[in-house]
Amino acid sequence: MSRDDEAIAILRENDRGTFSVPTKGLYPFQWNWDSAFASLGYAHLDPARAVRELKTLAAAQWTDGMIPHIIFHSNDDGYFPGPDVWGSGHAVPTSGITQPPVLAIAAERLLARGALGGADLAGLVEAIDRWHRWFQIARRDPDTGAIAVIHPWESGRDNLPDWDGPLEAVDASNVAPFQRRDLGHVDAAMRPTKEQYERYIALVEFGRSVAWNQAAMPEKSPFFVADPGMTAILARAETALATLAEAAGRLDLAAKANERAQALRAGMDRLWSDEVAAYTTRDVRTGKRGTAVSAASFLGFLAGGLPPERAAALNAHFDRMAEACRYMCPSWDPAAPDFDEKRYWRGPVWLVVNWLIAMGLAERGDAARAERVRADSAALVKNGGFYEYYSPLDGAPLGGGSFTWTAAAWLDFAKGAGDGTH
Ligand code: 9WN
Repeated sequence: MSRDDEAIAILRENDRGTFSVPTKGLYPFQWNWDSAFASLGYAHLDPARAVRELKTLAAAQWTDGMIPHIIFHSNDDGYFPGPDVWGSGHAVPTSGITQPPVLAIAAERLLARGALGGADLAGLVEAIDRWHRWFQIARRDPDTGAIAVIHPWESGRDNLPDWDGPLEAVDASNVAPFQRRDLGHVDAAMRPTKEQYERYIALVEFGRSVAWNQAAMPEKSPFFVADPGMTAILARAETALATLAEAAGRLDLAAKANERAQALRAGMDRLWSDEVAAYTTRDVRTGKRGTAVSAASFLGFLAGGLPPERAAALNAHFDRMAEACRYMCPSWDPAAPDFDEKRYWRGPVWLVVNWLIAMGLAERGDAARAERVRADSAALVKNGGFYEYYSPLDGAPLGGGSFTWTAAAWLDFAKGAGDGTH
């Protein structure tokens, strides 16, 4: 079977009719940014199905504007924490946090392909506009204007070393006993540790204790960390929203989205660390900065409007890592002491992050580095199949298999002009 055929088979296997699951077994529900990427895979099979994916995601929006990170359309005890632990109190149960806002970026691509219009476009514009405004109320770092996360899961890059310091302030001593389910699907050496998990659950318990009052969280959450990944993605998503709103005749919303994009780029600039010479996280509570370059540093290209000296510094890091790693882009600097080639977001390569980085590089006019990221992504899939993530050193496939967003990334980005055979 060609890689194209395999990718299509995976998208079909993980299709639940109106939404997709990231992979059966390990992640049996709808995840927010997975769905946005998935829709771009479905666009190659069935454009109407691609739009349906985004509409189902938008339909889970809370009345406050948040679009949650997991939507529990059905029961499945193969995943922890499930709907009871989150206790969000919604008719279709959801988690109580959000995830990177890739929705508008995906919708913009569907619009460009001629797959989106009319009432579907108008409905998505309304939902995306409300969600993007919610970020400014519930997730804005007041000191920098960047976007902060109240849970590592919100960033989508769960156990990044940047979260270790801020997580130490989270008291997990009263967390009710629980049983992890992920280790029944994947080798423990590739997943977050027990200590990290206890703190993840302590943060869920905190959210429940304030009845998921999102607007109160910037003040009250024991964890609130400004994230260059979230900020850059939202900045680019705002320009995507502007394009969508213009196409829908909502010039009022387009102007506001462009204004917010500009403010987010200014916030991003304040996440520049002179010490690391890159964009890094910033603990809102303590002001402490992230200690090394992460894949999110390179998402600075996606935010746009980079001053030339910032771009030059990022390019230097990119070229240094491209020497050290056979496969770009590692999630954490291979020169950092806590780099771990196999453990989740502490080293491995994720195709969807590469997709966004390559998009930013291409939009900046850096065709050579964009092509390096694309070609490495293609090689990972050609050699290793459709896994959740891969070693940046030898390309070993890691985590869950038959992964929806990796299949989508292959079809819409990585395979390029290739014929898809291996
Ligand atoms: C928690 C589904 C999700 C991705 C995240 C990835 C992982 C979940 C987990 O899987 O997170 O949300 O249980 O590990 O880190 O980016 O959306 O693929």
